[in-house]
Amino acid sequence: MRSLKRAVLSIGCLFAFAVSAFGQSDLQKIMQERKLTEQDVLAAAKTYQPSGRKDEFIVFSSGGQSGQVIVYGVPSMRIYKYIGVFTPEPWQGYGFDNESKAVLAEGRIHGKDITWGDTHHPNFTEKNGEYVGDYLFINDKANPRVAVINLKDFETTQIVVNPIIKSEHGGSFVTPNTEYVIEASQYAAPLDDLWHPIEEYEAVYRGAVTLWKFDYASGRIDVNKSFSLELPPYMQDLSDAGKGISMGWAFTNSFNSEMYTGGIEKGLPPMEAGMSRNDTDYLHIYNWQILEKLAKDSKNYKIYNNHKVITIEAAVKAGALFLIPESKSPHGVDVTPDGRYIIVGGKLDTHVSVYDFKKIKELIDKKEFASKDPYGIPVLDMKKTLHGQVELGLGPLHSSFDSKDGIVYTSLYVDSQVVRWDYKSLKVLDRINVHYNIGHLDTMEGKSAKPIGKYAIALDKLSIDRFNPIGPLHPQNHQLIDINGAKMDLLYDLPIGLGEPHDVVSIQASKLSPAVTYKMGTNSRTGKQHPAMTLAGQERVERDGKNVKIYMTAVRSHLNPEHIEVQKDDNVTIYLTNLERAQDETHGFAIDNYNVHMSAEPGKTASITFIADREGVFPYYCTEFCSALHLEMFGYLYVKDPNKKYESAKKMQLQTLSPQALETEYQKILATNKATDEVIGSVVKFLTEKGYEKYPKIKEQVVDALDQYSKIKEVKDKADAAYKAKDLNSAILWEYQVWQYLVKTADVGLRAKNNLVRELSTPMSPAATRGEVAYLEGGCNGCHVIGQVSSGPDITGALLRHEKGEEWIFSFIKDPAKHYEEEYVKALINYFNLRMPNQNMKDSEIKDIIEYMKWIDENAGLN
Ligand code: RUQ
Ligand code: CUA
Repeated sequence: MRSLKRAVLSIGCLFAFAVSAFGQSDLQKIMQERKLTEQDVLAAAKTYQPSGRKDEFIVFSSGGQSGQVIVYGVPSMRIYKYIGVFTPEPWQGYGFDNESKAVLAEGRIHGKDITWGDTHHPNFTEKNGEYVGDYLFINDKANPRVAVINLKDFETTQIVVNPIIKSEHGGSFVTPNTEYVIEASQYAAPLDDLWHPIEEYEAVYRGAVTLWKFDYASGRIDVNKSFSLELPPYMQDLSDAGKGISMGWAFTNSFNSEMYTGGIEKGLPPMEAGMSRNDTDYLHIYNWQILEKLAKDSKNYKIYNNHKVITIEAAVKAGALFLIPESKSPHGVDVTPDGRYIIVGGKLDTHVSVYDFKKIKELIDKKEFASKDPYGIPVLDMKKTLHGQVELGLGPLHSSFDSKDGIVYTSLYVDSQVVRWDYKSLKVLDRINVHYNIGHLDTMEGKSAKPIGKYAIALDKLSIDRFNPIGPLHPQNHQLIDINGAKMDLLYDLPIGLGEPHDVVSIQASKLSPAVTYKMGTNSRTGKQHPAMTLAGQERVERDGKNVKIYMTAVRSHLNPEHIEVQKDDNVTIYLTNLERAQDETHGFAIDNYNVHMSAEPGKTASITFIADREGVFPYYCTEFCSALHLEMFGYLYVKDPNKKYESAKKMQLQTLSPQALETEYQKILATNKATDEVIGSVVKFLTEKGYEKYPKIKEQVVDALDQYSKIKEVKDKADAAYKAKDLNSAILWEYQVWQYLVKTADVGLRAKNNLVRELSTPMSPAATRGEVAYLEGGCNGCHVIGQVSSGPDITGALLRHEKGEEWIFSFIKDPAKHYEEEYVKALINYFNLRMPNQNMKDSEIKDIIEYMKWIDENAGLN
């Protein structure tokens, strides 16, 4: 009961402390010592999560060159997980077990393993432009690929390789009902995958945008229903999908309308000079709903690498592709939540441009075009499509939206600022410095049709002086900004020590519903039952020539089998099923020296295949600290050379126990088991009487406890049989196994009991909460244990033991000596051989303690 009270000390109480007598000096002393301003303490209070408190938002960040995805919480900025996506991740067994190897193998390019990625833009599945929270997509800029992550278990389940482009950037953006995942190329290259000289750049080099069809029913991208649109070699960049009034359209910008190809080694001006020569580049506007229809008729597309690529010509003819000039070398393109405006960051300009889709659509409908580009694509007049331009500062890149209408936040790369402005009235409202060189930024659900706002995260490219130096490669800095008030307020710096994260997306934690365990025997990468699922009692070794299959189970705290013998050069597959039903009881599996590792979360079946090419004895063990006997969770792999003759070593004569000694040990363990079983009995009685079944979380624990308990009978029978057969040694060992199960049952049962007590306790009033603090800080717990007589009497019921109990207790705490001569107190002093000392409590503290004692009495039945 004791620990739950701590949890009540919430942020609110931090300030209650600041004004209470003993708290004030402490907080102020700490502020002084640590040189914290009031502003700092406020920022801490806005982000600090007391132990056990959960975050309101979950953020998914690209992991850059690590090829992974980073998961953290807001406002705490605590990192929760790194999800293996394009690269192996040993902890999760990703890229080690056969099931995940199959996923990574999908990401091979022309049969070549790609062991890194450059993840840039994560995005959620959407319904009506709002985040769903069941899948996440992420792109690989370096090796054009898109991955699907299932948010039921936060595991990568699919990787698709782009069949035609060599490099990308504008992925993975999602259409409003997740019809398609958009992936736009970056550096133009020939689509036919052949050599073409750079002189043929304009003629043969191309960009493209791929529309990956997402099949919701299977949770997978359907490669056969996906197609691409050929684009001029303008170096396409970021993209976004239209919604609302711009539903059906998508937008991709570009930065090389010059089609400059550089040649520094030939004495030509470098790429950067030639590519920023024109005053404008092109925003590409295309209609995927029309393109989808074009992809059904073979006269509209060419086939490259078994993939349909709609020609520029066909798209133009169908009115599905247009261009609008945009300020030179733009970067981000972001569609407003209602779909009406498209905001483009200038990068080399101080302006952002706000395009009005209504105006764009009118021009398209009237077929009013300013010109055509060299590829025959209609170009709209920039001025006629603009709602306006706003000067924000140097290097505007990306934008993310607020819940308040018209409010948007834009990152300024060069100025290292976040600017809050109004894209309707085109007014700048506020700006805040970040450290340093911000790329993307995200407000909560800020890229969806229903942004929440609340916090912004600045993804700073440089962290220079922000953190303790850790060598020349600095971490990146994700800064949390409070955007609720009239002025933005910087709250927290999170150093990210993995890859270069480019972009994040955020979602309300309540929208996610990840599973805590798998259905027994699940292949987590397919979501289906694993054909090699192994239940208790089905453990076995199957041999077919050189192929050996081991069906293994793991449950606290043993692997079954514990000895595996194979011949040298056998092809060994181990199928491991984690039989646990309890959450967070993961078992890992490693074979020393064999580069073998897997992770099996409760219910998962995973497998690993290797050639046993080295003779010897190799321990294998569980790699997760799963229980007190985790170290005992191991076994031996014996690899024997069939061509060798082995001489057996001489047996050593060890001393053995006498029959009497064995009998004594046997009786001792019997008694221990009996006592432990009684504890379990009382816990079960308590749980049952108090109706644990009404609390699903507790019920889960009780089921887990009983699951452990149910295993006892079988083992006990073996113990009894051994005893009967006078095999005392075996009987003792089996009784120890009984004890193992009893301990595990008791362990989980007591946890369930504690949780139930917590559930059943009445909430503590603020006064009682303060009273508990006074009680603890006054050292009362030195003599009094609640619910027990110890070196002092149990204070439970003390209020009821006296007439006018409250008055009496008040007076007694205030001045105990005054009562020493009372008969009752005399008896107590005699009994405990101690006198209640004067703790110099203040009146207010005593009153609070009495409130606390009332709370104890209210919950007395729960002990
Ligand atoms: S990004 S350089 Cu500004 Cu999204 Cu990838
Ligand atoms: Cu299972 Cu450690």
